[in-house]
Amino acid sequence: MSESNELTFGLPLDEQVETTSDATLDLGITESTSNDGEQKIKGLSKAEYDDPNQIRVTIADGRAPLVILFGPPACGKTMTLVRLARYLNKKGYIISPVKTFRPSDDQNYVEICKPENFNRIINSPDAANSTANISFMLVEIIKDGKRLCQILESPGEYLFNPNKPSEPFPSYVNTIIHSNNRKLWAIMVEPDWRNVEDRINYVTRINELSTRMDVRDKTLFIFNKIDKTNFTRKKGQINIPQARVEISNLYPGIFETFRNQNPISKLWKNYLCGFVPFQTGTYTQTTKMDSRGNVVYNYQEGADYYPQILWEQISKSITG
Ligand SMILES: Nc1nc2c(ncn2[C@@H]2O[C@H](COP(=O)(O)OP(=O)(O)OP(=O)(O)O)[C@@H](O)[C@H]2O)c(=O)[nH]1
Ligand SMILES: [Mg+2]
Repeated sequence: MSESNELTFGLPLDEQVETTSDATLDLGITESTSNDGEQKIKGLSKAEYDDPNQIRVTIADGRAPLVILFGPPACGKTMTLVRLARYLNKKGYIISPVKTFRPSDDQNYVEICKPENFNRIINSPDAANSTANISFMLVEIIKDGKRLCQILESPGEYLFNPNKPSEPFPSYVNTIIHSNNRKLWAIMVEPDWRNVEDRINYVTRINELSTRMDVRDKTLFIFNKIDKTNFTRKKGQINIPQARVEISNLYPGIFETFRNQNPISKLWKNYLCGFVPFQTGTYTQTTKMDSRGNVVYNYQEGADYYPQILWEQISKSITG
């Protein structure tokens, strides 16, 4: 880490300027998120795309806690960020993208960071399509002039690609792991996700990550897409213990590495990780097609209950 409070993650870039995407924001008329990892990642230079170890991100504030959204492609990381941002905006927080996160030759990121574009993506009824522009994102959450935390998202295929389950993390992920910021790992899980082999591989990935976490790091499991389950009693009323059991059945051993080993505190706290159910919203198919022939989905945000309990858990973890 440098003497200053600035951390630069990943390897330095060669003098490359070629990018894999154009600089225009095509809100609402973009490809939907690919599940197979074949889609080019928006904003990466060709060198970064060809060799993910070249990907460079910078956390200029090495002190404000980091909340890292961790999960495979299409589990809902970006939409979780969108939903939380909408909720916190209503509650008087300021959420803004951190421009320095990506090198300035990432024109896609430069465009997303412009307040008018960022607000449009967050508040768009086409949010699910618009967020295809977001691959890397760091936002800061500010209240009363104080930066409370930073929330970081990066492409799922670099975190856990089910088609390449044993592939090592690219260097930018390792450097995030090694950063001195206090961290909350927000690990996303969803129901009905692929085959049991893929889910077991994902548990292995989480176990590997947990052995590399700092002792101060916290972990929160986010059970997204809860609307696809039967654990909803009424709007925003979830049978959380049952939902948790479902996740340990679907993803065998997922919580074991977080079992509390302290002989005293384990009497009232079995596990050292949090767990929240979540729904980003409802996605309704429209008759509109985007310029590439993809169906446009209309996004209606889910109940406030979900971002409320998520924010409570995040706040507890970053201040406790
Ligand atoms: N039913 C349901 N679907 C959801 C929910 N949240 C997200 N989705 C669906 O999942 C898709 C992918 O969500 P994203 O937020 O783009 O996923 P991601 O984890 O950021 O994916 P990558 O950036 O590719 O790693 C959305 O377009 C929705 O179709 C939810 O709460 N319920
Ligand atoms: Mg995403």
